[in-house]
Amino acid sequence: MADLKSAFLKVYPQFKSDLLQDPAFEITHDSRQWVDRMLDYNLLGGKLNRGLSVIDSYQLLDEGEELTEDEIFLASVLGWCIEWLQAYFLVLDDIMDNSHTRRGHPCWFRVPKVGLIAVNDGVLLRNHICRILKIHFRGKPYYIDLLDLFNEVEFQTASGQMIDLITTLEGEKDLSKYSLLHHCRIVQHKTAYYSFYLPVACALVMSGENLDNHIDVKNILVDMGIYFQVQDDYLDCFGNPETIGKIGTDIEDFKCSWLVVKALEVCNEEQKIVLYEHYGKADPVDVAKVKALYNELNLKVAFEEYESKSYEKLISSIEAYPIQAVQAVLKSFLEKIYKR
Ligand code: DMA
Ligand code: MG
Ligand code: MG
Ligand code: MG
Repeated sequence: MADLKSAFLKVYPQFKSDLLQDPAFEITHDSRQWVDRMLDYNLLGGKLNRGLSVIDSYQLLDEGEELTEDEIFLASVLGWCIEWLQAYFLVLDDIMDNSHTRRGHPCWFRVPKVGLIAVNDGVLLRNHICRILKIHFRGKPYYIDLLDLFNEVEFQTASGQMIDLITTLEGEKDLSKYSLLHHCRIVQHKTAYYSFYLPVACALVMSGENLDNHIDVKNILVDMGIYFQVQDDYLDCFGNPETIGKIGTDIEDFKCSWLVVKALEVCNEEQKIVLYEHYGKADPVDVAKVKALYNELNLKVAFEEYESKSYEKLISSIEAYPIQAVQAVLKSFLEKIYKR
């Protein structure tokens, strides 16, 4: 695993240099420096789980056969494309969520002299994906399937982000719209497809599989992604910013977080009034009131229950899956995120 990670990291400078030498336009020294710094700032410093998962999955699908150097390289290209996709979404997400830190540093748009140039950097990151894919996969019979996959997943994610955002607008804020079903629709789209389905789908496409024959795998991965985003919602309020590298903003932002949905489900009328009055306000006094209510409602315990129930459900759907190699891929994913 440490070997795979170092093999994965080793190829990053090559992609960066391909993009920095891009013959499509004449790059000046200043612009090259900008892109260089922007890439390092937004692509490095994370856990690289999504990217590494492509190599992991490809290896497991190959029934543990030793991968050739060429196979490791191609799986790494796809892994980095997912990291690029993630960087693109995070740069824009942090602006829209008015976040402060990411991976322990100020969000990119908060870096002096970056500001809203970060929007265009997001667009550039998105375009880099197509350019990387073109360099390394144009000659492959499955090139078009890869492009289609990245396009579909990007569409799902952007749609999820849109549903996540439109209920938080001033004048639209209405807690009665928030339910487990609404939450599920948001997180399935904004997180599950790109974080869980995409890495395995990339490995399947590289193995010559037709994705239409793997709908059950997709469903299990989407369920896993939903569980992962519930963890993210929980950690936004209860996680240690030093560990998760970011400061939560869900309460201030009036997000349809799992925590507020759960709170609405278990609170009494009096507590509901507190929630309606203080949720979605930037003042730390309001935020503290909401957090105190979450504690009063024992949401930590509710989350732990949700966590073990989801784990059991996921394990049983994985074990019902007929192909051993696929089971191994799914289990290794689940073990990586359980109680993270
Ligand atoms: C993020 O959801 C989803 C995408 C597509 C980036 P989020 O805003 O809860 O993520 P984070 O907590 O990392 O800002
Ligand atoms: Mg966010
Ligand atoms: Mg967000
Ligand atoms: Mg979050």
